[in-house]
Amino acid sequence: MTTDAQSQELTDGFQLVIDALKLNGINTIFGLPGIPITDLTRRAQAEGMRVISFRHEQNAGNAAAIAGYMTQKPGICLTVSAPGFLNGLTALSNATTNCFPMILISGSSEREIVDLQQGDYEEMDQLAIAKPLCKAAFRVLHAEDIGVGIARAIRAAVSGRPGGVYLDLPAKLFAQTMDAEAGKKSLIKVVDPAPRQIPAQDAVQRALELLKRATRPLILLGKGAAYAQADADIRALIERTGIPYLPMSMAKGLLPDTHEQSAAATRSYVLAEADVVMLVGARLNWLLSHGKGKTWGGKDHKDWGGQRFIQIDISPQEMDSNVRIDAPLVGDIGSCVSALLAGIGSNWAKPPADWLRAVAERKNKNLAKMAETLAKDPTPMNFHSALNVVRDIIKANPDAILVNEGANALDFTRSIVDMYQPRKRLDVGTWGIMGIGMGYSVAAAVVSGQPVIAIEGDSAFGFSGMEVETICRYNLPVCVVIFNNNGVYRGTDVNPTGGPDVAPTVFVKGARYDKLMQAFGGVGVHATTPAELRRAMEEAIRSRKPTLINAVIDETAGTESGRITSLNPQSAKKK
Ligand code: FYN
Ligand code: ADP
Repeated sequence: MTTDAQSQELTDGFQLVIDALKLNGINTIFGLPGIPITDLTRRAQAEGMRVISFRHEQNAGNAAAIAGYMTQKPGICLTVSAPGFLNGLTALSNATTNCFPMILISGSSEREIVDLQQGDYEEMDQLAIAKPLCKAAFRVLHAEDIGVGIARAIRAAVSGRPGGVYLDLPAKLFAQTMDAEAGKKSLIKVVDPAPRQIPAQDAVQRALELLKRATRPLILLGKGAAYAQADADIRALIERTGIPYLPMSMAKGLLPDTHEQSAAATRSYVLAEADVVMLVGARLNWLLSHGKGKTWGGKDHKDWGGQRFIQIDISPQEMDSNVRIDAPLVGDIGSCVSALLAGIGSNWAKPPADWLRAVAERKNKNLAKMAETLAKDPTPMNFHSALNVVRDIIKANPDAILVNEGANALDFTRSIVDMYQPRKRLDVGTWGIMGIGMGYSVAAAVVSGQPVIAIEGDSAFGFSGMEVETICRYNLPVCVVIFNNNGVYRGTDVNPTGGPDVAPTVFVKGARYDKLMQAFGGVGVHATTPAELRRAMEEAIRSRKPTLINAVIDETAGTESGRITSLNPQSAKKK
């Protein structure tokens, strides 16, 4: 080939998007094909990328988000324009709220027509709509800018506090051609996309001084700590200081939940009693009662409990967001924890024995109470007896990933099922959102290759249930367990008017979700006892076949809104 002939070789927008992603080590796309990105999905697959097609964009988006959390690389969700984009946007917004790195790439309609509002096919100013709901949003109009667009999206997603990024690719861009060599040169391999952020020495000193003076210290681990993948150092920090720790739900397993320093089983006590609390990748938001009020030993719901806080976070603006942070430690968790370890040295004095004793006493009492409850075998099966099985299965298969959503199904699972390894528990997160179940499950199986167990309330499952077809289509080792109590919270509400409609919280009684799985060639099991549930779960883990277990539980089991009834004003009034 002559030089002239080479220079006439062309590339196009489709190819450049694929090349740019691959150049940056991104090899999986979660999405849903359609105008104008159908060919992008085909060509990505032809180029060796894994393209996982979903039945609804929100689930593809949730998959991308959790893939980002698990891998520290932005998960990619690809959608069509307008409604497809909007469906993906919920997930993008959720990813941003949870600090998960993700890029939503959506095709969009003709700019000239959209901007003059002349009524295009799927007309929508997607960039403007996405902007307030994510960390950053970009649009690429020319093929030669695709490299820059993807590089900027990657950096924005993973650097600093991770989050969701929107990338708008108008239909016309994909077919644009340019010289292949120039196209190749226009691509950017992002160097050091999430630079370490080393904490200042004086900030480290301040934190250590405060910790040293504590008489009732507590360490709180959040999902930021799990995301950081600084597992060994975090464990060393906990063990060398001897300080009791409390994992937020997705930080469970960062150290095994059976660790003797875990104070999870005496949460209320330690939050109210601790005098110095070190937050590691956890925000003082609603999940932590905003750091004040009765939860923290305050007199009323807004009262400061008197704790002094050390907060490790990559985002300086997180400090003082709810209460005063006495020792802000701004930096990436890996660097902060290793700086603390260096300062702690080898002869750090353990916390006072009376504090450790008080925590251990309460914890052991609660563990014993829980063991007693779990030993019961009531008929019909209830949350506890069913979860006793799940608890054993996870113990025997600590590599398995547990996805969990619902209200009671979420709350009971969180406190009953111990986790043993980091980043194995994926749940409703910062928003307490319903609908993450199947998207997270698909991504967890695709990214890790490990078995996935999804513990789902029957209501929560409905939000993403159609993706069981996706699970079957890709033959993923996912075992979905639906705690079926015939409704939202439970299945016993009645329509007070006596009219023909059932109560708003009630579903079809005795629904056979297992048959849904069978429709797509998966294994569907109807389980009414813990023994049946155990057998079915063990078989699912052994066979790695897509499985759905319809676990029928007592329809009277479950409280309204689970552990957060207080946030549901109407229900409080009804009681
Ligand atoms: C915890 N506990 C245990 C154990 N683990 N007891 C025995 N054994 C074990 N292993 C105890 C713990 O000490 C608490 O008791 C109680 O069980 C509950 O613990 P949990 O779940 O850690 O704490 P709590 O109070 O529920 O936490 C608050 C929360 C949490 C807001 C962080 O509820 C949460 O993450 N909620 C998310 C809810 C959500 O998003 N729902 C979606 C709903 S959708 P005490 O110490 O006695 O308090 C619409 O309805
Ligand atoms: P949880 O819900 O488990 O309490 P949050 O999502 O509220 O956790 O908090 C996670 C925090 O972790 C966020 O404030 C985020 O900025 C922070 N974070 C995420 N990744 C890192 C990191 N690598 N280093 C430091 N902080 C991080």
